Amino acid sequence: MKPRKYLMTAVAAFVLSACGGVNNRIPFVGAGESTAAQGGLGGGAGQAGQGGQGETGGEIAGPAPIPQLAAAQSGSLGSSCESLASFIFDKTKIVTATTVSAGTLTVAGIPIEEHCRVTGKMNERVGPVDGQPYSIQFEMRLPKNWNGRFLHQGNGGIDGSVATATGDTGAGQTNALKLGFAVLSSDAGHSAAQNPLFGMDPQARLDYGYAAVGTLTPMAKALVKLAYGRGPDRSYFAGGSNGGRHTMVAAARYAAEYDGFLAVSPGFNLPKSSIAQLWGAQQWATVATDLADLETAFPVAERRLVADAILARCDALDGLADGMVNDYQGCRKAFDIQRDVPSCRGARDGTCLTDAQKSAFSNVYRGPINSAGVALYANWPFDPGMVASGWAGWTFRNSVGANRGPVSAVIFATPPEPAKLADTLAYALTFSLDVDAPKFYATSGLYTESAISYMTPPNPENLDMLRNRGAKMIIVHGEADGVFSPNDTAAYMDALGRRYFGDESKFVRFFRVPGMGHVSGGPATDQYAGLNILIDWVEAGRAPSSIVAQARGAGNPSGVNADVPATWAPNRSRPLCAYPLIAFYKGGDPERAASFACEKASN
Ligand SMILES: [Ca+2]
Repeated sequence: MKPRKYLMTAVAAFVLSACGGVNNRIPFVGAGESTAAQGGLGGGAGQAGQGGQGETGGEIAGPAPIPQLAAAQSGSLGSSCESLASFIFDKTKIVTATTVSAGTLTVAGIPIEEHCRVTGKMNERVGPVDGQPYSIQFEMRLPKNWNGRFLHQGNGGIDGSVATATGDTGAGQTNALKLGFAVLSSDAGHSAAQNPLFGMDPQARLDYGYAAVGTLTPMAKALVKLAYGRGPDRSYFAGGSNGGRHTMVAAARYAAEYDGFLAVSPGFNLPKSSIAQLWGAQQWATVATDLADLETAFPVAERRLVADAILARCDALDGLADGMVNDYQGCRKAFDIQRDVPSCRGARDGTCLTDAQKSAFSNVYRGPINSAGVALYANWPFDPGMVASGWAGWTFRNSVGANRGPVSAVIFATPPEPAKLADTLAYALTFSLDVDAPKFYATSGLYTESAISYMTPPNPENLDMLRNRGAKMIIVHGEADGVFSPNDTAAYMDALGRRYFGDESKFVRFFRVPGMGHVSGGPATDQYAGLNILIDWVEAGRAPSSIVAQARGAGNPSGVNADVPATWAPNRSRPLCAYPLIAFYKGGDPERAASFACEKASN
């Protein structure tokens, strides 16, 4: 009987719409929800979450009630910064502990207050395969005036560098260090000089995938305790791209240690997306006029042609022709490249596409499918953000470049194939979905975990630990991401939905960003206070039904996004809606978020 009660309370809107209810545009806003505004804590509608009906309080017929976590309390650095050099922890060597005076460090032009920077390394060892010295290098930045919280910063790319521990989580946002978090950053267990050959070392693979996080976390919390006299009240994990992957892997593996997760444009299926990138390069290569520059397959003039055709079919589906396609589902049905883009009768001249170009485009947007008919990754939404240079960089250059897609030969394939790095373009163009892709799923006596195992969340649909302890996760993903498909993230959410019957909206919410490229950029509103909104959910029970995001047009104080069209208000705002809802225009100023409402898509 539990599921019935469950469905009739928490997810009535979904059930009604799925059953063809009387109104298929039911706002998914329940008691205890807030429309989170730029500026964060308490900046939303402000309804109290606790004790509301069916959102964060009230009777829940799930497997266990979801507890409400208490808010963190502030503190201050008790001991001198330099004394932290004597910190002792298992397999840990502190290298430096140095006071950083106020204003020495700035992020996006904003000065950071006085803090203590501690650097060190864990698990120093020599790799048994390659004889290389390995360790997990890290830095922690501990603000003098502490907000009681700890943030584990997940870094991007293939790691190998200790990025400055500012806790940046996206474009133009207030960073965690500025907010008073103690922030940890690491190289995930290998150095930049070891990229990408660290993939020869079995333990370095695991550290990059997940194990470094597990090793670092208790050390970081112990260092916080020594610095402030108590451990963190609340602990968070955040990052974009591969850092978003770290975040989602941590949500599955280490939810006992963290209260909040913010995953931006997450590569949580990174080996699978690499398959899509390598195979995609092959599709573009069939129509490139210069294999040394795959962008010749689909240069910006032709991408603009397609983007305009997408806009013609899809822009107004959300009620307003504003250069943004909010209704990504409707657009998959409404747009047909064969019908909607002129076919070239002669040579390509920027006003048409050849049949071969259209085929390449359709193949890429469908996603890779092997000879047995098995889809190896997700498909992609049609979004005009494909015009952006960032999209082109991921699609045409990183897919064949030495530091991105082809490094899969060493860090994902079992056994690793370092010889393939000699010609990364050749590797990409000869990569076989039938022969090479399975190597990412393979193990051996030496490499006992497959890339799929160490890189992706185990049992991804199982977030029981996160749920049951009151932790929350916010995921943000752009529609025009050139490397990780937001439809893959949507599939993850759908899998959660099948396990939790809608209850997942109480602990995980996903926000799609029309037009946004990878992590940021694109013709989009890509600036939002993600971390503040997450804190508000975790510690005050205010679940965000939408997030107000702003464009970073001309004059934006924390950096200008050159992809923002000149026809937009430079500070255009939009609600990012909790999946599966999308933003519909309801009337009023077309440049303002308040003119939109989050509703179920009509398709
Ligand atoms: Ca629109």
